[in-house]
Amino acid sequence: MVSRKEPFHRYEGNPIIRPSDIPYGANAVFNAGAALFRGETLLLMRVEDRRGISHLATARSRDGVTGWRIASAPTLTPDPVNHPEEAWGIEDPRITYLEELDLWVVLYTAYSRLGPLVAMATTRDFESFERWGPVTPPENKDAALFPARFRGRWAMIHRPVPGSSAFGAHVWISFSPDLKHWGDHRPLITAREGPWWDAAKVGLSPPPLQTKEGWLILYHGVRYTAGGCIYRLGLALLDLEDPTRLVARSDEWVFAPETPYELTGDVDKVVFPCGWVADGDTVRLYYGAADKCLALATAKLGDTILNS
Ligand code: M1P
Repeated sequence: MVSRKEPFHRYEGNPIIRPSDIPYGANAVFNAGAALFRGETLLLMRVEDRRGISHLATARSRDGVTGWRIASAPTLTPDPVNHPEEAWGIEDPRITYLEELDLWVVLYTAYSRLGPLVAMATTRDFESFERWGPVTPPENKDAALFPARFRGRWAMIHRPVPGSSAFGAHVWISFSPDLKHWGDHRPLITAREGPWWDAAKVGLSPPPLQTKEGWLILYHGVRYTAGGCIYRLGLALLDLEDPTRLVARSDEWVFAPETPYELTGDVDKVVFPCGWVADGDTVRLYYGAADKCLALATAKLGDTILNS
C-alpha cells in the first residue's frame, strides 16, 4: 500500500464535549457511537462516573458540530440485576441502522466480572432499549454490525482476545441468520508484528461504511512503547459482496494523537472513534480523546478510499 496524506482534519472547536458538560457530573465522556436520527446527529456517549463505572448518554446536534444538547439523565445504565454481564458498566457503543427491520442496533462492551464481552441492544427511538444480552463470550470488544445481509446472513465485526498474549488480538468477522446465533468466524484484519504502529493489537473503530468502492473500515492499532500505549487509526477496504475479502489496508496510520487533549487525559495518547456519519461527500468522525473527552474530525469521503 502506498503512503498517503492524513485524510482527517480536526475541528478547530475541539473538544466538542467535555466531562464538565455532563449535567449530572462525570469523570470522562468519550468513545461515542453516532447516528443520523430524525434530521439530527445523535451521539450515544460513553460516560464514566466518578466510581469508574460507565453508562451511555445521548447528545444531539442539528449540524453535528455545534449546539450539542446533552440528555439531563443517563440514557442506558448498566442493569447488573437482570444482566450480570453489565456488573462493571457498559462501554464503547457502535450503532447500525437495519433498514430491513427499521431498527437501530447498538453493540457495546458489557464489562462483566468474567471479562469484557459484546452485548446487543435495539431501539427505535434512543429512549427505550431492548436488551438482547451477550452475543459473544469474553474477552471480546470493538464490535459493530453491517447494515445489510450477505447471502441472507447478518455480519458482525468484533475483536476477540486469545487467552495467551503470544497470539495477539485481531479483528474477526462472523455471520448470523437471526442476529442472535453467530458462527462462520474468520480473521479479517490481523495485528502486524515487531515495530509496526498496529503490532500490539487492532480493533474496529466505527461501524463499516458502505461506499461505491467497498466497505470502508477505520480501525485502531496499538503499539506498546517504553512510554506506554499509543492508539492510532488506519483504513481498510472490504469487498462489497464478500466482506471477508480484505481488498486494501493502509500501511501508515491516517490519524494519531497530536493535540494536548489527545496526548493527555485518563489514558494518554489515545484517539478512539466509535461513530462516524456520512453527510454527502463529508464524513464526520466522532472520537474519544485520551479517554477523557469527545472530539470531531472531518474527511472528504474520496480522500479516505484506498486503492489496492
Ligand atoms: O484506553 C484506550 C481504550 O482501551 C480499550 O480499547 P481496546 O480494548 O480496543 O484496546 C477500551 O477500554 C477503550 O474504551 C479505551 O478507550
